[in-house]
Amino acid sequence: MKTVPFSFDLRSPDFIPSTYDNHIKRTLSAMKGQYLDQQAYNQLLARDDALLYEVYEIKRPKVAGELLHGISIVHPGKVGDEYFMTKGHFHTVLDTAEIYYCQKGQGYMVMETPEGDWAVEPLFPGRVLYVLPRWAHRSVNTSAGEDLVTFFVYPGNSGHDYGTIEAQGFRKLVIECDGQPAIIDNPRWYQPGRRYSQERLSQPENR
Ligand code: PAN
Ligand code: ZN
Repeated sequence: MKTVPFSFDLRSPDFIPSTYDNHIKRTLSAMKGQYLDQQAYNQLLARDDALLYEVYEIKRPKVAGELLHGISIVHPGKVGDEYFMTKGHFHTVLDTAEIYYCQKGQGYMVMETPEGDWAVEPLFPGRVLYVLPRWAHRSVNTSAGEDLVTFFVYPGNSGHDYGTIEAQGFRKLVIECDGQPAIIDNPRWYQPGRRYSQERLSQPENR
């Protein structure tokens, strides 16, 4: 790990950092249960475990005071009508924030709190997004045929809680509807203590 101030370049080639310590690749099989159209998911997976997104990380100690940062690249594509997206997570230390800076592509950051508040903010080149402490976040690439590239930075002690989202999903989904991105309720979103009707479990809303 570096012990003197360091810098790196982001813009070339293909927005891959000129130096990085870790390259994470997430494929379709890592997203089991996350896409609304399970049949489309299974059909796609049977053909190819496609690469959905990649993360290039600069390694720093995972302690308060350090800043973890790198590049996230979500490739273009859809599972059924739902765009390629990241798994999404809460930070384990819930009171830690994150900054995203969009470098390329078009998309959305889907966010929500443990209490069920939600927000869906557009991402486009030049846009800085501040993800507040306590808000889970997932990036979605709605570009036609283009990567969604974001630079991210968050506190070293944040940690990642993937389990909560894996279990209950996000409250909102971004799908293509009549050729345009649309935000819909996730019919499978689960919140403890909420009342569910059978209709809600089987019918996507607003479609
Ligand atoms: C980002 C994300 C990155 C990949 O670095 O980790 O975009 O998304 P998932 O972690 O949800 O797979 C971040 O938000 N870190 O905290
Ligand atoms: Zn995060």
